[in-house]
Amino acid sequence: MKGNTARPAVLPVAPTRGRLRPLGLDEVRITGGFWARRRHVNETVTLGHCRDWMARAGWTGNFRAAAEGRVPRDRRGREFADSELYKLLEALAWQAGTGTGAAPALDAESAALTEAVAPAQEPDGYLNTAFGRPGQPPRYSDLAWGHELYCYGHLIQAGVAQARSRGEGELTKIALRAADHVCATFGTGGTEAVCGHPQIETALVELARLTGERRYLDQAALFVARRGHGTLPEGEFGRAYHQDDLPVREAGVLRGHAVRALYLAAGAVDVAVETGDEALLAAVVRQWEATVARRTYLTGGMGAHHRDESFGGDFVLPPDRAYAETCAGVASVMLNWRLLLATGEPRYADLAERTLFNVVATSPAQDGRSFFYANTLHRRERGAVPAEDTVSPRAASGLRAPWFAVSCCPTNVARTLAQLPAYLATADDRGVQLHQYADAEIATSLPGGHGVALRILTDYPWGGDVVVRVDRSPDRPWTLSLRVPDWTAGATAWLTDPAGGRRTVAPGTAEITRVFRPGDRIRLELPVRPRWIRADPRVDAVRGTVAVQRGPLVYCAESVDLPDGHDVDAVRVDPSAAPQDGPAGAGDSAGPGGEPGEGATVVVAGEIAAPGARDEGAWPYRPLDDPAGTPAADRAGIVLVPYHSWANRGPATMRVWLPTVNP
Ligand code: FUB
Ligand code: ZN
Repeated sequence: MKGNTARPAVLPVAPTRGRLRPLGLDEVRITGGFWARRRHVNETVTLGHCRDWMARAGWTGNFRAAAEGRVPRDRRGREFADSELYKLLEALAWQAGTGTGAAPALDAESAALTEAVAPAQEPDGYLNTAFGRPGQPPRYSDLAWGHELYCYGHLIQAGVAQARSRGEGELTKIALRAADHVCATFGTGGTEAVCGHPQIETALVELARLTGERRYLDQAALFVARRGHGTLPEGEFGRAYHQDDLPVREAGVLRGHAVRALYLAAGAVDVAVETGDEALLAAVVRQWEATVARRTYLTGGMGAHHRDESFGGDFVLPPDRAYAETCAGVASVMLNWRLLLATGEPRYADLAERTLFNVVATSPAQDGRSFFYANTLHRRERGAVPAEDTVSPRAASGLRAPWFAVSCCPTNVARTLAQLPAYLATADDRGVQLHQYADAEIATSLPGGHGVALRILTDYPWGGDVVVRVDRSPDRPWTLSLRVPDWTAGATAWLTDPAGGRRTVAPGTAEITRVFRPGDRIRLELPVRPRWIRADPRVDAVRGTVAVQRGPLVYCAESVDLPDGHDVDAVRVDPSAAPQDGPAGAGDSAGPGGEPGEGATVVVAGEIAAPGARDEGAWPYRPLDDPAGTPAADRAGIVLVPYHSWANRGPATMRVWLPTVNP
């Protein structure tokens, strides 16, 4: 380990250079509100839920079966099932590293799972339960689909998490042996290949950062450079599916399988930052810009095709076929965080915020026991509640499912929520930057070892007031920077300094530089109110519709809020009337431990087609000048709920983009 004396800072991502310095889980604590609730459910329910399902599905037992020579007969699950254990191990480590009282229990869980994994590692470091043993396909015989390097990636990230969070232990040692095996097998002079699923790139860079060993970074750089040269078979989805169609530094937009594309981009940023490769960083920035401008849903969701879980073409963003896989949301947050650290630009924190609130927070049910895999923006049919003891196909269910045959999303949500406090704030030579708003405590040091302690008080995202109280500060000037979110554009945000000076601030970054004193308060007032949103007309699938956003939250109509028997497709809204705040009471407030303001609804003017007003058997197309067939409708106030909260009240239809009256 680097330095090998003190435990490293508890950092999920620890670049050695870049515009901003991340703060560790030991420096930032989320103390209440939206994310505290979700992190509590994650710690107390979801982690155990994932552990139990993996035991029950046989995925935990695969390791012992491999060690005891009982594979392939006794092996269960898909070829990448090993990775789910590793992601859970990573989640346990970060969660334990956040100063929770549950840390000893989480450590015990981690030790038990590590004990399950360890016997399957072979003397040369190879570790995978699906390949290489008698009766199984040989090692690395199916790099396109076998996921062996992908699984190592998650194993290595778990090992890094343990070292940073709990101190180097058995899991870290297993990860190091695996990483050494990867370098020996795929390094210069070895097999010149890449994995069909990027992921190992970020992991190897993080291991290099942890250990100070350059060879892990070199290996990651090799994997990034090798991709795009057609070393993988073309397959039914084409080379773009694996991002093997174009070298990373030549591509103009993210394409192919969304999770693969985003993990690769994140790995490329890591490599670029550590090697000082400005051209590579610029290539990823260019791809990010094109993808955000043309291939991203209002929710931040990415991926428009079910067939191959991939990005669609430009502006192909059908709401009712949105795939927007939860893992793509997680991967987008990872990419945005790395770009933010590298450049300091708030646009990356803007997209991370949108994605966290509207994709990552949407996946788990309020009780933390079921998950969306795909995050559609329009559900036409009320789904059935999957039975508690069944494994669901990945995206088929209309409602959240407890577990999937491909269960990548639950563990990805778990590890993201576990490390979430680290995404709130950073520091640099000038001071501290706040990127995401939550009730929180921050304690860090500025250059020269000057301690700074801040308390953030807010009911964000339900309200827009963010108060920063200075609890400790050096006796010299420094700069507090606050992100003014992109969603405030066209409205007015205010910043009040400790002396009472109040000024408007524009989207981007607002700064106050002064000698702060303990007790000083800085107040950011963000205009959280519901607003109509329209899409670029090139997003053809949502022409003639509007959506509602309130602060960072996207809203939706859900059939459970309509008069009995109506579905959301009966709703048309009137955007000439401004949307209004509605009562709390739907969505989140139904859950345990609701915070004040949780579950704020929005009411919009519109009409609902009367039941039976539509001729269900009629030809659905008519001349525009023929009014016959326009269903009778009743004027109504229509209640909208936060999108992330939908499907928590039983089977329902739902839509985000709502047709307007008189289109
Ligand atoms: O291939 C492993 C994971 O399964 C991917 O990241 C997800 O998209 C799902 O296909
Ligand atoms: Zn997934």
